[in-house]
Amino acid sequence: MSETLHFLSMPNAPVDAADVLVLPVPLERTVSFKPGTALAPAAILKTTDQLEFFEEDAGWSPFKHMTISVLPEFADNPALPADAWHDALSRHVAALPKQNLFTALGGEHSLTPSLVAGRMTEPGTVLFLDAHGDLRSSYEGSKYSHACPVYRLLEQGHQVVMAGIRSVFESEVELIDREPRITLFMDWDLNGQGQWNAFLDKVRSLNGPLYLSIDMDVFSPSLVTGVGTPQPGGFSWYQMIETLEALFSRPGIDLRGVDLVELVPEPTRVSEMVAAKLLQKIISFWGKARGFDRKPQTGSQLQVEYD
Ligand SMILES: [Mn+2]
Repeated sequence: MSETLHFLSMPNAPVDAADVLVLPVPLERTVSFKPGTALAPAAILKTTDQLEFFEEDAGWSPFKHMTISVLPEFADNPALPADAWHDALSRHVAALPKQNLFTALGGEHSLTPSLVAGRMTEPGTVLFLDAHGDLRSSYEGSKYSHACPVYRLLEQGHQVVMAGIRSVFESEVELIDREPRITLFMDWDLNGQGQWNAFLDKVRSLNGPLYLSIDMDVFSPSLVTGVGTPQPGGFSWYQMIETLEALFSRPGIDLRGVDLVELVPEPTRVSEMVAAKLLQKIISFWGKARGFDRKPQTGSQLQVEYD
């Protein structure tokens, strides 16, 4: 039995009453370079103890107005073949209440299509922030590899807006060129070629059902060293904040889910802190976009005794 995890030391609200759900998914089956992502969900949540309740960018304390529940982890089951395990994950998240912000902490990136399948059954858009193309149809014999999630998302009928990409395979480039459902912002185009504002305009324009997938390797490895497959280049912290502000600039945003994946805890704990704070920002910005700041103060923070 795994330990009970919490966000910022707050008690876990009943699942049906929670405004925010956090699902730990410590999946690690197909990692090809640096191992350790199975340890990430617990490491990130323990690091949330170091956050303040006040969120300085949106200027409020989200959990005065919102409740949160960290769900029991959805553990890997090595006895199950990959397709059966991923189907079980999809059914698990599909059965969760829908009127909330659903977030998941990985674990490797192969879990994203299974989460999307459970939360976004109609065609929608996935904003996919990653250093890598992740577009292989299969990798090392598995279509459930961390190298394949975008291919799976296209199979499910979604559009994919990719950004931060700085490592692709030749056949991935060919697929991107001929696939109209992919919008691609290469990292160099964003950071060196003046496409940053065009990217933010694209993010602001996203409408309808949305899903946000953040591979922690989208960040510069000078900020986040703890990832399975690091790449030079990448997002700064403030570029990520700008991206989130653009995404949540639409009031009432129909965001079906968010995942933070591929983190590998490391001794400095900086990478975990970046992930913990990123999760807090996403929760805060979503809450403001959905008008929770105008709701009564009956949130999870009020159940914490602190001085
Ligand atoms: Mn990835």
